[in-house]
Amino acid sequence: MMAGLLGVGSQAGAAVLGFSENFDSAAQGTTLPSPFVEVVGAAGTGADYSIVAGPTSGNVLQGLVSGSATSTSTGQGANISAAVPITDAPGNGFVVSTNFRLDSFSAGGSASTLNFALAALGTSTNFSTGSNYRLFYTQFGGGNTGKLTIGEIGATGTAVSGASTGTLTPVAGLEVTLTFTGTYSGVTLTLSGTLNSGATTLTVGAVDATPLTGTNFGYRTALNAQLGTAQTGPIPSTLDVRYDNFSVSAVPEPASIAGLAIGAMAMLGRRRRA
Ligand SMILES: [Ca+2]
Repeated sequence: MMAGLLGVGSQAGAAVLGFSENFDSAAQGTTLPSPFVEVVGAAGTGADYSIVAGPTSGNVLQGLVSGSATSTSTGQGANISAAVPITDAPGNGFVVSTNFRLDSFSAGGSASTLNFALAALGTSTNFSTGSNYRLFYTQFGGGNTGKLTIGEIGATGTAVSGASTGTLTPVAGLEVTLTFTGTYSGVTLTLSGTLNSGATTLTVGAVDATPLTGTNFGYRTALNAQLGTAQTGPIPSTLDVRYDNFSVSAVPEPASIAGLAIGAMAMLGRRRRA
């Protein structure tokens, strides 16, 4: 709630580094709390973000997409974006993170892909247009199933990463924390993505010497036809995911990072001894 208030600072409908939203104060229903903007990026029989009760306590953001992907030329299917402009992130770095639960999914055969992503530095609140970076997990039916990747969308593509070396097989009920970090060295932006399920950690990184400068951060949830895969007809698919505890914060100072590392090592030590 405090972060929501901070978001109504100097620019209406925008926020600054230090923004967070746990959706607990938002009314349940299809309206997202300001300054989130929801955009349905392509047609689907159901493509919507809404506030629903969480499995334990508090509210969460439900991303629901269902439809039939048909195109092999563009891969375009049903998708939705939920974005918040963070006006001071470009050039300063960021850490965007969220809790994520894969509630249920149904991929319509090997030619469809389902994915969700944390988006950063987007030029539009619709992450299907303009340019943005996306931290993807996962693409059902594709070669990157269960992997983490970074993409630069709608631009030069110089920051597209390889896939994480590890794999975490998507199953209904999977709960993870996703973290997408951008740090600058001069003008060069280094991106790193982490997925942590508690038992498994996936990491991936990319570097861009000509970084994007958009201000939009948020979620994108999509189903697509898999590029280059022959299809005989529409492919029905559904994806139901729950997000919580979205935050976009400043990159910690080196002293703080050292403190975090010491804390993490202490935690590991405790786990090892347990
Ligand atoms: Ca919540």
